[in-house]
Amino acid sequence: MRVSKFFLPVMKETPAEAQIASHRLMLRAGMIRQAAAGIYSWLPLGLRVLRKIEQIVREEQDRTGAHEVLMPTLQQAELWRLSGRYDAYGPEMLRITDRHDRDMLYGPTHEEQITDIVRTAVKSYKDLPLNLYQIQWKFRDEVRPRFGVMRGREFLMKDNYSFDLDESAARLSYNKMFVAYLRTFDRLGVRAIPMKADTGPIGGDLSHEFIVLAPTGESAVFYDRAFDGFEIPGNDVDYDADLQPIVDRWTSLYAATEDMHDPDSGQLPMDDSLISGRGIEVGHIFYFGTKYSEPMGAIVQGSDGEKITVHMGSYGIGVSRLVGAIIEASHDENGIIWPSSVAPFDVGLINLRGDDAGCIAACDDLYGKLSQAGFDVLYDDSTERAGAKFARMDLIGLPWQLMIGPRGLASGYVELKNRATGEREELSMDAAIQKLTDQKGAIG
Ligand code: 5CA
Repeated sequence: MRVSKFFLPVMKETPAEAQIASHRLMLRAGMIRQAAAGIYSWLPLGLRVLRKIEQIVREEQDRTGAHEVLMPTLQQAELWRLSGRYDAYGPEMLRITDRHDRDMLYGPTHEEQITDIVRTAVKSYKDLPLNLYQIQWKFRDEVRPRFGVMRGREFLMKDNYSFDLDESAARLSYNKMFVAYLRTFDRLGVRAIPMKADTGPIGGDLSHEFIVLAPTGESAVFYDRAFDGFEIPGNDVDYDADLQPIVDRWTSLYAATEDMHDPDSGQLPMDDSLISGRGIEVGHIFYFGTKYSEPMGAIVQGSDGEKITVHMGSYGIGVSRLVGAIIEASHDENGIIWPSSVAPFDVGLINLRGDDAGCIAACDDLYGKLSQAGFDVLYDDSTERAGAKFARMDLIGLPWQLMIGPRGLASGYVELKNRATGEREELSMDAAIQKLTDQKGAIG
């Protein structure tokens, strides 16, 4: 993509309304625009990141054997009256009346909607276990939407729902999601620690939050330093195998959010192995048994013809929140530093002299070769001064920058800069392409 043809409305000034780095940087980098309080439009640069995150989340869900569906954003109040949540949910639920005076709502979550599908489509124990997920917009009329996409009113969530015959089978489904979450956040380039959690309006008694550490996080967290040494389950993880040992290991150490943290519990390590910090909740998983299946009548026939009320869990990942959370965890004073897996482009190619025929020819050539080699390149072909180009590239945070100017060209080299470390190298064009290819291979 050429900068001259891209829609990249970056801002020089720091927007006054933004209190934290990710919100400021997303506005300045032209990733989002506020449409109303807590409601955002996604511009091309931001949308690319959102889609990349979505795709990694999707791949890791598919790997577990979950099936993707897409439910509507608008739901009938009727279903929520069955579960008792229409009244219980309170003012966070956006309620709408259609032209026939029917009560509708913009879904803050989808337990009722999915249970309605399963209670009508699934009749036999043979159809279970079943795990369905979607990536869909939600609406919660938060009292204080803030921090940009981190606490929005409209936000994108991956939510899935597991259906099992009994509690022990449901526990296996829970464990699959637990492991899938460890892998998902790792692939997204963030360290998320599972912590015991409150279940809130979702209900149930088994629940973990996945928390990314960042000084601007909304909740205080406490966890054992030894988490740092824990390995993430690899590509060869077998979701049909017993995952309890992995879950046991990750839940063996102390890790709790503010709500659950009890200094008098006696569980606290006695030495200084406890870290206290702040964190951002990027995922939340729940097991809640028959809380929805019972009142809504999600019942299957067992092997002896008996009626079994299904056991459910639900599992959320804040997809749009993650864009902000990743930035909170990875930026510097010049801008964003994207982990390569979610970067909007792999490489930024900068022509230092956009009006010089030799530089234009060399950049065009390199742009063609990199694209051919499978790189997503943002090519700054503009005639702005070099300083402005450097600042913009640093702001938008692509992992690599390749710079071509008349001086280097005369001696046959280009400059390659690593955005995260700031390291610069002078290389021949071919060597630069080779280095980028090796890096790409290394992260798979
Ligand atoms: N039904 C369950 C799981 S599917 C549920 O709704 N869980 S939740 O309330 O914990 O939300 C799941 C995730 O969505 C959270 O972990 C968080 O990352 C994200 N999220 C929740 N509220 C917001 C919000 N206002 N803005 C952005 N992301 C949010």
